Parts: sequence; structure tokens; C-alpha cells
Amino acid sequence: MTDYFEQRLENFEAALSETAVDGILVTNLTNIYYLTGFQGTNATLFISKKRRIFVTDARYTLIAKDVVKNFDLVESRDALGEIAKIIAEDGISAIGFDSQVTFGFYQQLQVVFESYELQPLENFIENIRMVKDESEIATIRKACSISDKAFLDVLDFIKPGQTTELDVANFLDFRMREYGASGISFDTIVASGYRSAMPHGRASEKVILAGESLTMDFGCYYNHYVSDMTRTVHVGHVSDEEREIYDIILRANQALIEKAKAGLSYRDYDGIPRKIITDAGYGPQFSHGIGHGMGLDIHEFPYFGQSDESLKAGMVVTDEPGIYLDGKYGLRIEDDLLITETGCEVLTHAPKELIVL
Ligand SMILES: [Mn+2]
Repeated sequence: MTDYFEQRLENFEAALSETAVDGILVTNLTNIYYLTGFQGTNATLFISKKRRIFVTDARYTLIAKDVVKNFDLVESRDALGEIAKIIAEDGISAIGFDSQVTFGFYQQLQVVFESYELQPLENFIENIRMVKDESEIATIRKACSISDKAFLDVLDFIKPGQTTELDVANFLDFRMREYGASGISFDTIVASGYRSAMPHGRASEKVILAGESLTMDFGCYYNHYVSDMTRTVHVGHVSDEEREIYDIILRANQALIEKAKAGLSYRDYDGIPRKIITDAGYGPQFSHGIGHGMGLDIHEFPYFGQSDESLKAGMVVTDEPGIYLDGKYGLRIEDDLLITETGCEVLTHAPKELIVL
């Protein structure tokens, strides 16, 4: 069986050897889960060419012994002091740390590691996390299948004139848990009628009325990994203008699915669907980015914009074009795509043809 954590540690060490530091402190718990599988709330890692040290307190020693392989385990409530003692004779001069730590924590580092050069590293592990391994992909696939099923169920639940946006959000959240989710990956967005013109309108007590469009943007956690999907449906009837706009965003979403593959630049990933929407006359009404990476976090690298960087096989990214008409309504479709060498695989399978409930 592949040891995915060992593989990630080796990727980490390969990236470490390209930095100017001799060892790295890892304190972000999501990154610690990624590298070790440890799920507790207290842990600090130090990784150098010579050592892998894992420090946690007495509450978690037994769990760490069970889960964390390939590290020297240390039980202490003074992780930094303990690490400083262990590495004292290692001939280390520069130590890297996550630039996102708090200022207070940085001050502690300055005291404990005063004889070292401290170097903030920006997104060091986040960059490694962009490319998912097989076990991560399998987990995200499962998370997506849970939201797919919840979407199919909610279609029968919505009763125009009776159901509120909050009712829909609660239904989706609960259904995803019933299908095995451990929670929701962000506050479920349910926005109907004029409220759907807000791209991220949270569910409110507004009753969903016949004649309105209804945008549902939701996702779950399954074994630490997220799904993120948006579907827009119409309730009662659909106007010609809504039908036309739905067709534009669906074409934008599909065009990106056809073109997305390893090697495509971030600029083009955003540009291909944006051109379709702009050519149709709605450029200014597509007011957000085309998507984002996802994995352990709902929003993670890569983000798309005017960058020459390009997609890599194994990235999982969203494809979410939308058009928002102020005061009227907004429509969005979002899928999760696994990038491959030859194209992409759509991980979200909920239907996208125009649905009128
Ligand atoms: Mn999204």
C-alpha cells in the first residue's frame, strides 16, 4: 500500500532542499494533517535534512503514536523549547516558518531561536498541496458525490410560496451529513429571486416564490476534504432572458471543461469562459474570478487571474461562471474539475440542463 504521508514528506523535503533554510517549523494544523494524518489540536513539526520531529502534549501522545509514522515523537507543552534543544548540535543556521503565523508567535520564535536566522516562507506547503495524490482525489470524489445526491433530493423538497431559503440550506446540510459528510465546507448559499444577484447571498428567511431563479452553492467535508458545487434552478416558470443567460453561463462552463488540461495557463483558464460571457454582452456582470483550487481548504491554491503559471495534472479546481443583474437576479453554475495530462474529469455530476421546478 502506498504510504501517501511519506510521499508528501518526500515532496516537502525536495522543496526544502531548494530553499535557503536548513529546516522548517510547521505549525498550521491543516498542513500538519496533510503531512502526518494527525487530527489533534496541538502539534508542532520540525523537518530538516537530518530530522523529522513531531511534538504534541500529553492529551495526544497515544493518538500520535498510533497515527504519526516516520517522525521522532516528543511529548512536551513547550514544543519550541524542546525542538531548540534537540537541534542545538545540528549545525543549522537558518530556520523557515510559515509567514501566516501571528505576530505574538513570531516574537516567541525570536526569543527561542535567537541564535538562528529566521526566514518567513510564503505558502511553502500550500504550493505542494496544489497537486493532489490518488488518496486525496478519491476522497474529494466522494465528497462531490455526497453533494450530488443532496442536490437531487432537494429538488423535490422545494415548494414555491412555502419553502424559505433557510429551509433549503438546512435540508442540504442535513442531507449531506446523512450521506456521510462530517460537516459543511462553508455556509451554504441559497439565494432566490432578487437576492440571487448577490453572488454570495447567505440563506435568509425569504420565501422562494414562483417565477424566481434559485442559486444553491454548497459543499461538504468528507474525511477532511471538501466539495464545492453551484446549481441554479428556476421555480414555476423561466423567462426568455433567464433562459438566454443560463445558456451563456452553461456554454462558458462547458467550454472550460473542454479546454482545461495540464499546461493551460491560469490566464486562459479564466479567459476562455470569460470571453464567451463578454462576447454575449455580459462581461461586467461576471464580477468574480472563474474559480479556485480546493482540497483540505475550500479556497486554496491555485487562484486564477493574469498569471503565466499553468495548470498541473492532479490539481482540483472549480469552474464557476456567473452573471448577476443587479436588482433582478443572478445565475451561476459551478463544477469541480480534476486536471489531467490530457484534459479534465468533472467530479460533480448533478444535472446542469435548465431545470424548472
Ligand atoms: Mn467555489
